[in-house]
Amino acid sequence: MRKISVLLATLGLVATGALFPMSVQASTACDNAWDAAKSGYFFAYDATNCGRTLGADVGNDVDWNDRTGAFQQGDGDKAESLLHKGTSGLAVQVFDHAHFGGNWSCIKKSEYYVSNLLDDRLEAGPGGAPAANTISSHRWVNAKDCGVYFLH
Ligand SMILES: [Ca+2]
Ligand SMILES: [Ca+2]
Repeated sequence: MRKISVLLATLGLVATGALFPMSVQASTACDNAWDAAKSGYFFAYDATNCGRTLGADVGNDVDWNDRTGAFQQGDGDKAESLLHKGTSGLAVQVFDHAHFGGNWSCIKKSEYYVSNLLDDRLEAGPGGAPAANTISSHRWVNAKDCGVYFLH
């Protein structure tokens, strides 16, 4: 009996997360980031799982590599996770070029965050592009302006 219960306990541990530590940590880290985030802001992070904040913005930023706004020199082409704590109901449209150019996709308010952009694409625009380490501008838009293009 004892051996059986130890075995069952081990199986229980595996089933509750030991096999999937990354996915469990991913949602936990971004859940915590969302709880701690200032209301009204859009966040982008250098790493996956809401790690290492690049910037946080209530407005738009036309160029993540210039010297103004919430995102500045060196923030472009780096984001690997995003967080949306907007309160207006608007979505955030992200582009792979500055000045809202190139390929794009959106994160809607109800998504809360995208913990790993490495498995997403900026599917709208000229040819599409990987979503990770490409974003260089963003703006708030009506979700219907995003059509079917949303990050998950
Ligand atoms: Ca900027
Ligand atoms: Ca990065």
